[in-house]
Amino acid sequence: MLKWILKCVPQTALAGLIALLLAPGAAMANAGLGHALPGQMGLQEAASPIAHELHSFYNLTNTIIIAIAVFVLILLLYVMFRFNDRRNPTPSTTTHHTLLEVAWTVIPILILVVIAIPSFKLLMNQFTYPKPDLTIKAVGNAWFWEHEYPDYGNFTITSNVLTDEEVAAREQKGIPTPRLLSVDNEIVVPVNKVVHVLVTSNDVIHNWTIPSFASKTDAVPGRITATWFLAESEGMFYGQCSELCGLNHAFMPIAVRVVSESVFNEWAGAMQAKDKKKAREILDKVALEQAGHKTVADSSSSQAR
Ligand SMILES: [Cu+2]
Repeated sequence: MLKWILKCVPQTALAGLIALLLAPGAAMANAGLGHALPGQMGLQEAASPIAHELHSFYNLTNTIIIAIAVFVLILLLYVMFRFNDRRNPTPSTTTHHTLLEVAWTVIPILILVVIAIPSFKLLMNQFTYPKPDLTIKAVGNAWFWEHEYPDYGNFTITSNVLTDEEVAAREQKGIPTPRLLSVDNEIVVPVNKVVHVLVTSNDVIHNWTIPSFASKTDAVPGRITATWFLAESEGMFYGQCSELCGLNHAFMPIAVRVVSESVFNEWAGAMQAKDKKKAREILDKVALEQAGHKTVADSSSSQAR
């Protein structure tokens, strides 16, 4: 029987089905906070209330999809097995079955309602902006991002992707630096605070995205779009431009460093005073702490070993 099933069902479809069934578990085992990992399945780990809600919606719809796919597959196999020419030479001539016809109309409607309710709720929560603790203006450029902090004298952070040499140099210092996601100047936000991001563009349409925050909005020239997030834990969170914008689309990542409120104030103070060296030192120190090193000396000794 199993051999027969394997012959009937294309193997790729079966592999896909198994992968889908295993997806939630695999995502739990592999997910890295802040960025995707090689071979990871499922969504990037959630770090904001909206992202958690999005994950449960994803799990709900996936469960329904898999259940329907399995049900239809079993029905098809049953029909092929039970009602083929050999086993059922004289087919029934039944054409209507009222109860069955009502059922296959009403049940799909109910399934769609079950999907629609949390879907609209999520959509509403994504676009109902709580009162902001911090506002950042993100401006897309071909091909880098600029972030302005209007609450702190409008200083600007320009983020350019790091070259492989720069990535290696930072890794040497003990700072985890994922390739093609890391930038020279990350933006910084305080943990557990509502951050509004006003997004626009200087040239073509880009898209400002941080998957772990479930934040994603197009950057449209001449318009301002908005997204919001509340980061639940400290660390570095990465995203990439998600609207095909041209030649270097793949090389304009976004990096958000989430820190404690006191560190944020210290950093914002340094940026406001145009002391970029001090601001960098604060961030490098936090980066090492968040990477699990207690002090800078600790990181250099672990490198020496
Ligand atoms: Cu792009």
